[in-house]
Amino acid sequence: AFALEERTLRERLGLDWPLRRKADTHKGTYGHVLVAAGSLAMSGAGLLAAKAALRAGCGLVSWAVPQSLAPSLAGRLPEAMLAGLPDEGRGDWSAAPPESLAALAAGKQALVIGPGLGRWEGDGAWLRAVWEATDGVPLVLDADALNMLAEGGEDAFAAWPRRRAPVALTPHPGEMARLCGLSVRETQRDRIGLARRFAERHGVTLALKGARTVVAAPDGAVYVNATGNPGMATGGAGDVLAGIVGSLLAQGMTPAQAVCAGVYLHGRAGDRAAEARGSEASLLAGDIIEGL
Ligand code: NPW
Ligand code: AMP
Ligand code: MG
Repeated sequence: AFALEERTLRERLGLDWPLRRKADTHKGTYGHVLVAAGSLAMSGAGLLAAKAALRAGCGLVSWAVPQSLAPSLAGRLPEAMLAGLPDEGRGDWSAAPPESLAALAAGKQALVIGPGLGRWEGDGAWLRAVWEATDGVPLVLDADALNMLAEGGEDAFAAWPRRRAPVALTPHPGEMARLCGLSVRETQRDRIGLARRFAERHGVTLALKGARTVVAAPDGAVYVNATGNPGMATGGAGDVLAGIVGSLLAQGMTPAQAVCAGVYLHGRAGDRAAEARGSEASLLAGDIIEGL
């Protein structure tokens, strides 16, 4: 496994690091991300993911939410565009047609699904319909979207059609345990081996999160991150990472580049934020965004 440090980002992953903007560019140069995240009880997860995507440098963010939440969220993140999906007044995603989400995703450079999405009857089939209808759009699945994948078991996921555009998954150990049908303890026993096998088998780029996040690419390459601190064990920290990875994908990075750079930056931002605050314990997920 490679240590995830600046030299690795530059030399092994071929990134021009630190990331810079070129003078003769415009917002269209940096990609448009669609963030499908947040529901009545967890609108903050969507807000964090959408804001983190903007701070990570993409040109535009659209944020899809259940339509009855849109009035209360309007203006909370003025830089993002809001799109309301049908929700029969419930503030959840259970009535949102997959084809409506796919229509919003068309022409975007990345789609992030999952933070604060919640669960509902038939959500596994919903996610698969979105997966197939957004075949050409780079995809980040996190949080509840991972739990939907897990529902059918790993073998069922293995039978899903391969997409044209890449897929990145960002499970924490609890989500990884559900995806693999293991206990959390078992997922922690051989994090590198487990992440590598999953990425190779399913053709996805995977970040197995936690202290020393492991990133595995479908070609078998594995990276171990050393940035970040236990202050990041706080609600919403993972939602921030999902937004960052989507943003970097939309800016044209390969999935291995986007997940590695995203995990590394997320940790660095968390370290800066803890230092600025003078405390790890007091760190909030929103502080990680400010640390970017
Ligand atoms: P235990 O039992 O605590 O030790 P869930 P969630 C385990 C949204 N959020 N190492 C953990 O283990 C998310 O986006 C909304 C080891 C437990 O079994 C999701 O949509 C927020 N184990 C939704 O909430 C802010 C670890 O995983 C399980 C581990 C549910 O997501 C909060 C818990 O995970 C949140 O982001 C580790 N490092 N990390 C908002 N403001 O709107 C986790 N586990 O059941 O998937 O719950 O992660 O809170
Ligand atoms: P989630 O559980 O989805 O909110 O994700 C938590 C995020 O915070 C992941 O990116 C983790 O890698 C990071 N994180 C949590 N605990 C630690 C820790 N002890 N050290 C470093 N990073 C952590
Ligand atoms: Mg999470």
